[in-house]
Amino acid sequence: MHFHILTLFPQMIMDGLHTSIIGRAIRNGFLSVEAVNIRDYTVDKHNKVDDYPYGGGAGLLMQAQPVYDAWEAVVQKIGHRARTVYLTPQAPVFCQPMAKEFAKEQHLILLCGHYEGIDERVLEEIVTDYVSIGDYVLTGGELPAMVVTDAVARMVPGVLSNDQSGHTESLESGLLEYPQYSRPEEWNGKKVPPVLLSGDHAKVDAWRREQSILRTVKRRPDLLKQAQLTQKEQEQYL
Ligand code: 6GU
Repeated sequence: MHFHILTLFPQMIMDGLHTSIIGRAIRNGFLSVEAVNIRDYTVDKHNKVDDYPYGGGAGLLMQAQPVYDAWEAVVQKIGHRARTVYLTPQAPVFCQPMAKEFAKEQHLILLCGHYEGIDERVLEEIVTDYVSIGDYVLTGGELPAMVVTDAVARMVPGVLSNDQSGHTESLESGLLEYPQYSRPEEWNGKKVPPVLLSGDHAKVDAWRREQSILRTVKRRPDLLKQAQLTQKEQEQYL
């Protein structure tokens, strides 16, 4: 899968996504990440890419022309108008089902805004999906683009090892992950729950299931509406 990220800060994207698991997946050929510098497409003699909003108001807006030309260069190169995601707080909040859906695309274009946003006319021309990463305001779309890229990339076959793939499943069942423990058996006076040392896999599974439910009730009760609980579990925990 190929990610094309349109940004005024390409170095931020390249630094952020060539590390750890995503970096390895890029080196192994499962993914590519290209940061396209919108400023390279300015036609202004001072390389300007922003201007004041008509009607007044605080701050500057990114102008339509350099954004459109940067997008058009990607479309020309790949040969089709790929799905184009604009990262903005004025949008539905990103979630795991969206990550899975975007992972079906061969190419994904991500557009990062800065300043007070982007001239609406170019958004109308090129954007297919508007995505926020949560209800707080950031200084630009680069961190959200990296968040979305990471979440989508890890759904691409080959990016995660078999060991790592399981970590999506608990969230998909609507429950949080259970607590986990590694060596030593006792640390800082705290022992690992004995059931995990028992070797009884059925008991371990039952304990983990219960812990997942209890943790979800305590930390994310909003998730329980969609969680798949048995009749008995509902009576016991809700
Ligand atoms: Cl996608 N962009 C910005 N600038 N701020 C955000 C956001 C996106 N999602 C949450 N806050």
